[in-house]
Amino acid sequence: DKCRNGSRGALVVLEGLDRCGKTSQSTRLIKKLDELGYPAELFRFPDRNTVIGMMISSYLNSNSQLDDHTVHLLFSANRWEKRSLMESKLQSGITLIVDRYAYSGVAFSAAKGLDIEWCKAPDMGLLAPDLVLYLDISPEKASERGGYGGERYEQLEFQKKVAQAYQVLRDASWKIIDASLSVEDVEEQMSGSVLDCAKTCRNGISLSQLWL
Ligand code: FDM
Repeated sequence: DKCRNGSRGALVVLEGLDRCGKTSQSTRLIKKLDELGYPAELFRFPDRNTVIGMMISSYLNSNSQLDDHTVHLLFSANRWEKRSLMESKLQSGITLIVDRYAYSGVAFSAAKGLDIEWCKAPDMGLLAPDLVLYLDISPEKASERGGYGGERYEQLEFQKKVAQAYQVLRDASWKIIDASLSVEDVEEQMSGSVLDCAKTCRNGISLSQLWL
């Protein structure tokens, strides 16, 4: 067993606008970590497989209407319902690559005009990531990539507001990735810090909670 007593996996979060490439990069990171002896699993939010996730999915597909505050709280609840599973995976030595997390929750709701502090409150006490990677791409460039899939938020004007909200949210600890480059070059920018992070967590460092 590669996981010594006290060691744990790393919680790595990928954030960015729609079509920034998070999903393909998540898959590549998992593969790379596995190859190098760091067991890794993918989580993504919203997790559309739960009852709450199905409500969110129906809202995103415009099959249902929900008040902005209501859907914000559903997104947060959808993270809370995965918290204990995430914690036990991390404690058992598995690194988690998470495609969107609480920062998406705040950025997308703040882009609609909701108060940032109000948006942050329901996620207080979720596991804090060990590393946040922000896949930086201009809203214009993202919108040109293979077209948006037609979900509720996939519109250029809205994505511009989301980008502004992410600017307000991000702090010096985030690693900013130039996501306008090729898939290989983007991975190259990310993999070093992800591996360092997995290594540090394996050497024993305790989990903390949002919003620290
Ligand atoms: N989104 C995602 C939110 O508005 N709040 C959240 O808390 C999360 C996790 O849902 F447009 C938005 C971001 C995106 C949409 O995400 C669905 P995916 O990555 O396309 O499944």
